[in-house]
Amino acid sequence: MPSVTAAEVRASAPAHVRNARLIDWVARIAALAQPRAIHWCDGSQEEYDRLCQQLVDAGTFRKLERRPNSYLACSDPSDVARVEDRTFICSQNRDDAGPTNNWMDPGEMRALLQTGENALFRGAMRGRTLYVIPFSMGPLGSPISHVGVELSDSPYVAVNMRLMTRMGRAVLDLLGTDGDFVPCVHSVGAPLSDGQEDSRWPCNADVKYIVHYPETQEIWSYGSGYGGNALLGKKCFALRIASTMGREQGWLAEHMLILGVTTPEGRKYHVAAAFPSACGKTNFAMLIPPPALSGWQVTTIGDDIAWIKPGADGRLYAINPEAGYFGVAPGTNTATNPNCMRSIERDVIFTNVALTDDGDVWWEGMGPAPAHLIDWQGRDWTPELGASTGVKAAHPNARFTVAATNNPALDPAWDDPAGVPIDAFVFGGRRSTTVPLVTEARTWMEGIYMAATMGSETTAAAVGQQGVVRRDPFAMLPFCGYNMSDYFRHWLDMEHRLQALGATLPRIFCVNWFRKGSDGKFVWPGYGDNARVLKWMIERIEGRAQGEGHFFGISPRHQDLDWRGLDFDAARFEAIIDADPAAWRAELALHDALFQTLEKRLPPELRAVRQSIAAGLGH
Ligand code: SAT
Ligand code: MN
Repeated sequence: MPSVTAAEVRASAPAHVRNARLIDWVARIAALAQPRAIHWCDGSQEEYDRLCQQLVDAGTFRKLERRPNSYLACSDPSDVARVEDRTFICSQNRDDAGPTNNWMDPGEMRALLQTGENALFRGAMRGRTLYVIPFSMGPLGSPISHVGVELSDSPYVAVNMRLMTRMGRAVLDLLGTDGDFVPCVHSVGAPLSDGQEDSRWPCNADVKYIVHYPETQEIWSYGSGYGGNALLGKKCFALRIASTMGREQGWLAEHMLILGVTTPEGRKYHVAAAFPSACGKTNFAMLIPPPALSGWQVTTIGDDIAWIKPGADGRLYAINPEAGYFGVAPGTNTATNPNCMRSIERDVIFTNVALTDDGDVWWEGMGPAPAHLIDWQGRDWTPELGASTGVKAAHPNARFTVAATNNPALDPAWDDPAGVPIDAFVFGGRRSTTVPLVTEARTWMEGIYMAATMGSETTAAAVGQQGVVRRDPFAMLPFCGYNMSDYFRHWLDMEHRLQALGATLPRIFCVNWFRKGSDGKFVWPGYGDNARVLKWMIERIEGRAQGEGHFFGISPRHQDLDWRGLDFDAARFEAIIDADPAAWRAELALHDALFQTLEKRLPPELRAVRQSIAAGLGH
């Protein structure tokens, strides 16, 4: 099958593409990957509709009769989540990637992917169209934003990128003749020979590489078409590469939602909260307080990633670099997250949920199951079958992609180039034991310690064993693009930097919504009732709420929370707020194990905090 020539690539560029480096790079990648055609995305609705129709014709998408302008894609069963063991940080020096990242020498990796005789990208796009996808992470032209360009042979990626980022012509205009961009190359790794029929979800079941070169700020992804493996603006750029930029330039790229909270008196605060994947960030960001607390209002700025820069006043200003949500579907319903259910009534791409007989979608935890479904793998499914075999109709990591503008709780400042000032950081893991519902750090350093040593039970968002506790510092374990100890240092240094500007630092809280009772059930109702915890935090900031100091911070007593409209007695509260000394001795041993791993560059301050916690424990 003939592939495009360099001259054809140049000729294919529309007149408004004026960036010579961009055109040269596209020509170089096309020469390597040998696509059949080039498509320069303009980001228009017309283009989106056309590509979606093309995906319908190819059998990748099914148009949903019951949801306007919405589609269902079901992936290959080998391609359902992020692949952390195939994700690499290729810095020159191994220690700069650190012990928590997979590392390969950049020269060796380039040989494997680009330059070697059997380089994976050589001819990888044969028979496919290469989509040139220009995107801005953050409001167009904001001083906090950065531009990327993804070259992908997946039209699924192109349409998802239009929902997830500011994508298209306006970004090319912004790039002008010499604007800078982060180059992102993506192939599903499934070249087509002449006459070969395509599969509905092309990918490479055996070989996957998600590769970052932090020094040259490049991303190369091979073999997967799914989520964070393929939508390269998200985890690859906005977290792994951006975290290295932030370290160099004095800002933070974090795995955090950003929400606005307005008190009944109309005072507005902003909270940035880090949780690992599939631990309820989208739900927290769209929270609706229970009726008894209805004077409190929560609005969404972002649901997954925050870019945070110090302002001249020493406050930290955050933007959401994304423009859409790639959220977990299972468990989402009108009781747990009504704003989310309203967001996904139309204009959605669903991936790996089940299909109803009348052309709608369904997933576990959405509501009563219909009598018959087609499951995410295209097989017949009934509630009886599900009950007797445990087979899920929707994959546990099934997702929806939708533009932020569909969210009824969207904060008016969500697109403000200046960002919003952060008043509190929240760090939370999924822990069925040990960690209290909420604890306030007494100092910045104590907060950094809590965040650095955070543990969480693993979820379906990444391939691998689920439900095992692992240390997930700052919820950044899979996303920090450099040495985790250097990352701790960067956060610790922020205190002095901001204080020098005369600022009061944001408060730091650590939360756990996920404690279980002896019956194995969650004790805390969570979701909307998390507003009770949020209210306590804001009242702590305002100096109005009480708490009780203990060996690693300050937690509320039963009487310190607002219980209106919820019957939750002191005994049940005790079961989720207590910090059991024996459990904490074991927990400290796990902190020690983490510190051992990170020993080489670990800031000594963290060990000092550990010693004072141990002393408080009488240990
Ligand atoms: O697949 S993604 O990385 O986008 C989702 C997640 O793990 O948070
Ligand atoms: Mn995430």
